[in-house]
Amino acid sequence: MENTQTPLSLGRLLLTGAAGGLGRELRPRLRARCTLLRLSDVSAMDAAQDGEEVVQARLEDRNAVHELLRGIDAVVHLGGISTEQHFDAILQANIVGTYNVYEAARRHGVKRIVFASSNHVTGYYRQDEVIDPTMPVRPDGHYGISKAFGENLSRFYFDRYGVETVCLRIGSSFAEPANRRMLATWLSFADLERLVVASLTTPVAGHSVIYGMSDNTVTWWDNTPARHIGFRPLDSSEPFRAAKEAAEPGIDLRDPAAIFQAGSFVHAGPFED
Ligand code: NAI
Ligand code: 15L
Repeated sequence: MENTQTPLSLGRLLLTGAAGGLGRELRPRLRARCTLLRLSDVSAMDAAQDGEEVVQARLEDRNAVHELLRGIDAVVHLGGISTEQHFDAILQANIVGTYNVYEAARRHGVKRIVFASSNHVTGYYRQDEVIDPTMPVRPDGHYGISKAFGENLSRFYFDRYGVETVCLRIGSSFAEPANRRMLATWLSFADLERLVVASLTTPVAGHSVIYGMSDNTVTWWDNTPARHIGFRPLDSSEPFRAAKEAAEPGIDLRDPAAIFQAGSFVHAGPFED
């Protein structure tokens, strides 16, 4: 669907996780709106174009992250492990790494961060209930716990230091829904862009939490408490429904992956030493 947002200057923006799936989608979309787009990841990225800087760094390297935030107005923090993994890996990338980003933001006076949280913060709610961002978290694994840590960390940095954050509990952001569950959780790339831009530009963000989903007909999430962000999704998973339902004709309602919003994440692990 066509992007109807007006061009805006987002100033000097840092995008972490720039080599990842969503980072690569957002890079050209954000570059067009920035004075400077600084891109960072532990993995290699495409060479810098006009208006870009590319810096390879590990999020758990505190000094490197401190330098990453120098001269930056706002951060879109996508970097980290994006699936369920051994706790030690998640501890470094998602917990220590996100702490480093916030501490560097405080020291450099960065005003706003858009934090890629995840629906897995509330994965143990059921698929037959609709929840909103004010309800207690129910993480479905190490990964969801690390994102809940990021949400709490960002609340502390707002309450104590005034660093604003919009936590995006992203559902499933892919080119199209991969399965039946994603008919409820899908966030198109164009709606992801709308969500990130709204989060960066809403005049008063404070500390906010919002689910990242398109205007799907079936939904488990009610974003009413986050209406102040001004996010209006324009896409929907509905055109994919017939194909996804045909591919998965039966649902085993004894399978926890069909009962809980987490889907197959409930089957990941345990990860033992
Ligand atoms: P991705 O796994 O494709 O990208 C994450 C990037 O972070 C990778 O390029 C990776 O190299 C980088 N990274 C990992 N550990 C790092 C470290 N220690 N230091 C520096 N960089 C590191 O994930 P994707 O799909 O692009 O997601 C982006 C963010 O959005 C992630 O934080 C993910 O948890 C979150 N998210 C994504 C969803 C989706 O549907 N794609 C759903 C919910 C949340
Ligand atoms: C996530 O948090 C993951 O990063 C992504 O890869 C998807 O699995 C998504 O959740 C989902 O729940 O579909």
